[in-house]
Amino acid sequence: MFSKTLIEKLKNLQCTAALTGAGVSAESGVPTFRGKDGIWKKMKPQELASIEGFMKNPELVWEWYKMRREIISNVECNPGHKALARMEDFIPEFWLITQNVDDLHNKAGSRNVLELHGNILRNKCIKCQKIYTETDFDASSALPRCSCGGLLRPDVVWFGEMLPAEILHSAFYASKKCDVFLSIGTSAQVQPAASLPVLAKDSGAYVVEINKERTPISDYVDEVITGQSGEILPDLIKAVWG
Ligand code: BV8
Ligand code: ZN
Repeated sequence: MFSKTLIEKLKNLQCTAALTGAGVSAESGVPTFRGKDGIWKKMKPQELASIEGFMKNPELVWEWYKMRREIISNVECNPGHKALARMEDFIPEFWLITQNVDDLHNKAGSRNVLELHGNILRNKCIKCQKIYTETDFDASSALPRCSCGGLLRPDVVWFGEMLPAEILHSAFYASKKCDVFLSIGTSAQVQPAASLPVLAKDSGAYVVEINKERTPISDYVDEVITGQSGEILPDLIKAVWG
């Protein structure tokens, strides 16, 4: 299933970067965005995952995020998340760049995680930017507010919003520097995340896509491994490190 090149490079080279998307959490029971059962099917991202959508109907957006938090609070990380956490033990420099906001890589024990799109368990005041975690936040009210009176919102990056500059800078740095880049469980449609595997390839990395289906970058990468990331990733650990 894995090329000799990939096995040799992972075993002997210094730096690997992995970009993960909703597909990595699908086997935990977290719905993806664009697949047949994708959550964007029923509603438009622009309506819910955008500042305009939030300002127009904050109750609806809060209802959506509370529903997603409910799902996430009842799921476990899967063997794919755990394999990525293990990979960090074997590889001298390992970067986990995730588009996912579900906190499952942190739960699986990954240490060097770049959350490009924020984290759904954190909240932020739209007025004073104060951060609230799950515990110091009154989930019962339909419109949670900050001590300053400002509206709270989930601390995730919405469409049309800049990604956290520091985190994005590190993601570009890792993509340029790495010897191997793994694009896992992402439809490679959302920018600027989708430009990272391209940047890695243009910078000389060996780029591998792990996905159930083909994506816009499948013809561009060095190796496509088709299947479930929750099965492929543990097999990859065995194939490389026994
Ligand atoms: C920005 C957080 C600019 C919130 C998300 C027109 C108008 C406005 C903007 C744009 C535009 N055109 C382009 C843009 C830019 C826009 C964009 O890329 N739009 C796309 C959709 C056309 N990007 C932005 O707006 C970004 N910001 O550009 O700012 C700017 C510049 C200057 C100044 C100011 C601003 C912000 C993007 C971040 C949006 N936030 N989420 C939330 O989650 O609620 S996006 C959302 O999509 C999630 O983060 C998700 O992670 C991300 C990507 O989706 P995927 O993870 O890939 O998931 P998907 O369901 O698509 O695919 C799953 C894949 O897994 C599939 O391929 C499937 O086959 C596979 N799979 C399934 N199961 C498995 C599997 N694979 C393996 N194993 C399995 N078991
Ligand atoms: Zn505030």
